[in-house]
Amino acid sequence: MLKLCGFAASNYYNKVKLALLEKGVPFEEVLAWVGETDLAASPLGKVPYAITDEGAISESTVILEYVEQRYPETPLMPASPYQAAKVRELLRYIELHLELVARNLYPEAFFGGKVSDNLKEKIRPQLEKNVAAFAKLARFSPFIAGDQFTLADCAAAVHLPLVSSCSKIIYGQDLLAALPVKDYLKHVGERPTVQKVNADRKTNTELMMARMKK
Ligand SMILES: N[C@@H](CCC(=O)N[C@@H](CS)C(=O)NCC(=O)O)C(=O)O
Repeated sequence: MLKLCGFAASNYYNKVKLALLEKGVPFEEVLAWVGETDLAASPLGKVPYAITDEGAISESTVILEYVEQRYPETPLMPASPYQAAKVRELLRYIELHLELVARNLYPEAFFGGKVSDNLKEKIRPQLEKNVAAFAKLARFSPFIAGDQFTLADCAAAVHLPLVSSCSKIIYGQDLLAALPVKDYLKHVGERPTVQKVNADRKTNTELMMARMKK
């Protein structure tokens, strides 16, 4: 059985977990905190990574694409090559241009650390520019890429809440506020799969915070 390794407080981990739940693929969760990962499976020590019958895979989006190809039932990608590319485009924007940029702020926003004023000033215009670009691509009708729940929703459902809340904490302003993100999250939050991911995330985040205090 496919093993998903990492921890449920990680949004990258949850993106893959959500896809597996949505597709109804049987999988086993293997707890691996940062610093306790299998470096042969994930050479950068990052989570998630997956262990398949044929070997390991790292990088969340690569795992997503593998899962989609390996388990084609309940597709989370459109059949049309163009529409599939549009889903991948959204995935890339969410991960590279929103999450990865906002991530610079997470040490202060979520982990009790400090981020320099210099860095905050540098990140804000980048995020504003990237959010405006994302807004041109995201459909919210009702899903992020249109009328079907896709892999891009697996990313949006886990990454957008963090981008929103970290900008609110650091800048006193939710930089996603002009987009219908709240309604979107409410809508996808009605799915039992998203509820399961969020409930597990909450429990695991408490565990992670307790470990960090030790
Ligand atoms: N590009 C990677 C990013 C994964 C990532 O950064 N995961 C975090 C946990 S949320 C991590 O492992 N951080 C530890 C590190 O970067 O050393 C992916 O998409 O899988």
